[in-house]
Parts: sequence; C-alpha cells; structure tokens
Amino acid sequence: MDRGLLLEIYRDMLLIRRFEEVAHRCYTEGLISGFLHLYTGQEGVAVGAISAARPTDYIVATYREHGHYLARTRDPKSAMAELFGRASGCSKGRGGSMHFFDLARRFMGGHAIVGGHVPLAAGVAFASKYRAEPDVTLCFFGDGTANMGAFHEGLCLASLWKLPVVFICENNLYAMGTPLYKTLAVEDVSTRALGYPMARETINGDDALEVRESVGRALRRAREEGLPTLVEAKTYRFRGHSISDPAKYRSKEELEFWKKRDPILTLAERIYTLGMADEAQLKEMELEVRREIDEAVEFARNSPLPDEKTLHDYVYAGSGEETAGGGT
Ligand SMILES: Cc1ncc(C[n+]2csc(CCOP(=O)(O)OP(=O)(O)O)c2C)c(N)n1
Ligand SMILES: [Mg+2]
Repeated sequence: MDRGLLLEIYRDMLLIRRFEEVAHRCYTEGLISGFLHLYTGQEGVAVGAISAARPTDYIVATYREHGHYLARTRDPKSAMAELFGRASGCSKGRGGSMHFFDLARRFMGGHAIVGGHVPLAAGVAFASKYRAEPDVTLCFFGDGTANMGAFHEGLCLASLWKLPVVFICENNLYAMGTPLYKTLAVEDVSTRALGYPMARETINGDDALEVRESVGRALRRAREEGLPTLVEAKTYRFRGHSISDPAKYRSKEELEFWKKRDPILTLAERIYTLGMADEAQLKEMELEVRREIDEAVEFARNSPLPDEKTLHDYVYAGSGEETAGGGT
C-alpha cells in the first residue's frame, strides 16, 4: 500500500467534508443562495473512483457534485466562489451549487435533471470513441435515477455501441424522502446491468479503497475493451436531501448505524492499523485543510459578481469569451 496515495485519498475526503460544513454555515448566514445538496457521508465514492481515473477522463455528475468537483480539481476556491455566485467561480457564478462545470479539467457538470445526464455521458463517451481518443467517461448518479427512462436509454446505447463509460450508481437508499425499497423490486441496482447487458459490481461505497479498485477494473475494461460497466456503490448521505430537508423520514438508529461506516473514519482506522500515520499527523492535515477552506471563503467573498454586461454570454456555444474554466 502506497503511503502517499493513502494520505492523499484521506485528505481529499477531508477537504470535501470540511468544504461542505463551511458551505452549510455560509448558506445559513445568507452568503449562499439557491439550492444546496450536500454530499456528506458519500465522499468515499467520488474520491475512490476519481483517484483511479486519469486527469483526462471525463466526469459527468448530478446536482450533488461538490465532492466530485473537488476530487477532480482540489480547487475549493473556484468551488466556493461558484456557490457565492461570483465571477471567479468555475461556472463564472452563473451555475451555483448544482451546475459546477470546468471544461479544461474535463468536469462536464453538475446536472439537475434526474437521469438527464446519463445519455449525455454516453454521448461524451461516444465522442471519445469516434475520435479514437483513449479517454473514459465516469458518470455518477443516485439510486433513484435507476428508475428513470433516460437512465435506460443511456445504458442501452452504451452497451449497444460499446462505449468507454463507467456508470457509478451511488446508492444512498433514498431518492429525496422515498426509500429505495418502495421503488425498486430488486435489492441491488446493479441487477439492472443484466438487461443491456454489461458488466456489473456491487461494492461498499464507504470504503474508498474498494471503490478505487472496482472503478479501476471498470476503467481498464472501458479503455482496453471499449466496454461499459455499471458499478453500484452502497453508501449513505448523513444530511437531508437538500439543505431545506430535515430528513424526518428516517430513524436516528439508522443514521447512527451508517455513521459508524463513515468513509473518513474508516480510512483513518486503516491508516493507523497500517502504521502509515498517527493521530497527530492527521490532526495536522485537518488544520491545513481548514486553513485552505477559510482562504476559499475569503477568495469568494472578495470576488466580484458577474458583470451585468455579460448577461447574455455563454447562453449558446461560442457566445461570449471562451476561457479554460466554464467556457462555452
Ligand atoms: C426529471 C426530474 N424529476 C424529479 C426531480 C426532483 N428530484 C431532484 S433529486 C430527486 C431524487 C433523486 O434521487 P437519487 O437519484 O437517488 O439521488 P440522490 O439525491 O440520492 O443523490 C428528485 C426526484 C428532478 N430534479 N428531475
Ligand atoms: Mg439516492
């Protein structure tokens, strides 16, 4: 086990956790408006999966995408500025929480329509195949998404056209307040892969290393054989669906059960057991991450709002200034 990699994965998860805690606070202070869907509890999935990918592989995600964005970019400044609606945000302050976008870093959103991005991910993968480029697309979505028509369309095309895409279902047991057992006749979402067909795996999403290995296998299958995979990562969100959801539909006992599987604590235990770092070293890392997030808030606060004159920019591809960040 590579010590550097292990600590990097731990730090990336911590960065997401602390970033969102601070974003939550800023929201309650009125500094952030609009929607805010926190990823807290699911960090093992984004970090494990994205750590297995190349920086040139594409990422397509949902409205719960702060974690995926930070795992790819490690850039809390552009993320926080986007939440604050500032011109220095990754989507130039026009997207907000649900619409992070960064073309240069191959982060293709941030999508709010449940299931709508699954065929888009198949399309991105099709483009790579068509151009004979070696890149794979990682598509993240929730368990509720597996009941949407667009999900089936996306997986059907990926299988038929043999597209280099990894579909990663983050099964957190709920779609808003609806528990999965009320909408799915099978226990594992990955069973759906059989119908297309494509390879599938059901894994523990709270173990970032297990996610990394599983997604690593799927990435190889995509890159070397041009075949898609459906990976189902079982996990749990510690907070409500969005900031305005008190999550009264689930019991304290259920929450406590899943908090014992906290991906950050799980990895910390592994780090101690392997003797890769001690508590003091992880504490030091914690302080460093907190400082980084404080700087991100300062950066966001001091950044200007988008200029009114640019209101119509970026509405259509090619309109407005084309830059590395959000772009067209
Ligand atoms: C087409 C569509 N229908 C309904 C909604 C409202 N909605 C937003 S999130 C959500 C639940 C999605 O659950 P899941 O796919 O499990 O993702 P999670 O929020 O758990 O990450 C719903 C129904 C929407 N955004 N788009
Ligand atoms: Mg869900």
